[in-house]
Amino acid sequence: MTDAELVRVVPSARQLRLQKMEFYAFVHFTVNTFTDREWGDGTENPAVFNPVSLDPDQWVSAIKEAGMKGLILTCKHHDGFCLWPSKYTEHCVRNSPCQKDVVRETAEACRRGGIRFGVYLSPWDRNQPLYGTGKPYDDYFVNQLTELLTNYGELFSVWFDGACGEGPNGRKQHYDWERYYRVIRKLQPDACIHVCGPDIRWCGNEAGETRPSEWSVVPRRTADTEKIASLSQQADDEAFRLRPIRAWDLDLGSREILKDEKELIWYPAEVNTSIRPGWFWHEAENDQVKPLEKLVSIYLNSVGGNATFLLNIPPDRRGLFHENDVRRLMELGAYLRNSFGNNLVPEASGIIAPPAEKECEILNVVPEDDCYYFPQQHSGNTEITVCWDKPQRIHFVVIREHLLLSQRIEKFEILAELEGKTECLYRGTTVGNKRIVKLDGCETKRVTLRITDSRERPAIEQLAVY
Ligand code: FUL
Repeated sequence: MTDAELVRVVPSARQLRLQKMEFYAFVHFTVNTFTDREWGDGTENPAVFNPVSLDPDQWVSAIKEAGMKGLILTCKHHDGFCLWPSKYTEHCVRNSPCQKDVVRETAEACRRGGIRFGVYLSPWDRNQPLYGTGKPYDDYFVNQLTELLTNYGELFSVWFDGACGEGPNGRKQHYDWERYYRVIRKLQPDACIHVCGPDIRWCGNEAGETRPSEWSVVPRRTADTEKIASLSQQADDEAFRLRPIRAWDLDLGSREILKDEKELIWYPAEVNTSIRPGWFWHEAENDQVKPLEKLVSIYLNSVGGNATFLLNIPPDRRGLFHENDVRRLMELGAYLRNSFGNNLVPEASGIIAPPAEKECEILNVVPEDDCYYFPQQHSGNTEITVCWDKPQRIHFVVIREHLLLSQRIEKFEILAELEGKTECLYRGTTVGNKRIVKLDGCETKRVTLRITDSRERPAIEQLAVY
């Protein structure tokens, strides 16, 4: 693959919209919250689900305080219990003391709060007797999916987990993924399908770890890794005769890795982790909410490392986020507002950069003031320099690429003038949707972004300094 071919791969409108959300919440809630388990076995009595003070508005307000733009609810986890009154099973809220449609209450709270709503629906179902029977279970699953896709307004996400264990009859199901995708595309064309799906890629771990170089342009077969794992297909699969790809491989998209691939896709990474050790609420973990420094570091490396960040906060038995989790979300929001509230670039006395080019228009991209697309004939360094009359104390440099022109930057440097001398403060690799470079608060009148390697000419959507 040549560089020209690599930069031809660009996001769909739904992927672009999701990537721009950057940070959104996961909410794990089901019978497990009341039985103190992480995976229910499907034999739970719906009577245990009794959140007496259920208040999704409280969730939404804490989520917004932290700066998150959406919420994905576990409408059905592996235990099969449905948080909505499904027509297709008795194993649901209708037979619990709760008597509320938790999916509806959550969707409405999101709408009131102005954030987007999405659903997690586990294909693995440890309660449903049809599980493992092939088409009859797929029909059941599609019926439930259809209820969620049609009754709760616009969804931004359908999150499919790869877990595939035994059902109540000891059988495993071969999921008909392509059929599920067709239903989603038809009923919610703007929703991204995550993990076991074609739109958003699992980063490969649940601990919040990130790659130093995250690429959104990867081999097409990367999109099958989670599905193949869930179907436990054997080595005769065509994908396996080639170099195997695993979600946790360190390098998914360098030129070297892509050079012999036949087909590429835009498949951006999502980092998912929980604010606590478990995905569900456990009394014993009330004191184990991740420290602010840990959450900040995951945020800077994920959102600031070309991935989206999906942070789980589990409601407790009252149906509320616990005080400790809420406090941490507030602290995180305050940190982010303090850090990124005041961009110093608009106050600069000068910006030395090549002008945004006509080509942006050809690609239907309106060049904005801070969009820099380096012209073809441009000679010399690919640099943008920002100058101020007075020294500024700088803590972060934020770079964004114009994703409609793909992901191009391979290597860059941040330079600053310190006591009359230009020094390199940072050397980085990929940028993509966003790269956040953390600096140590040095004082300078001049900051330069220098791009030292890129696939074709770089296209910068924004350069910000905080
Ligand atoms: C995993 C599940 O098994 C966990 O319970 C959790 O839902 C996590 C997000 O995905 O595969």
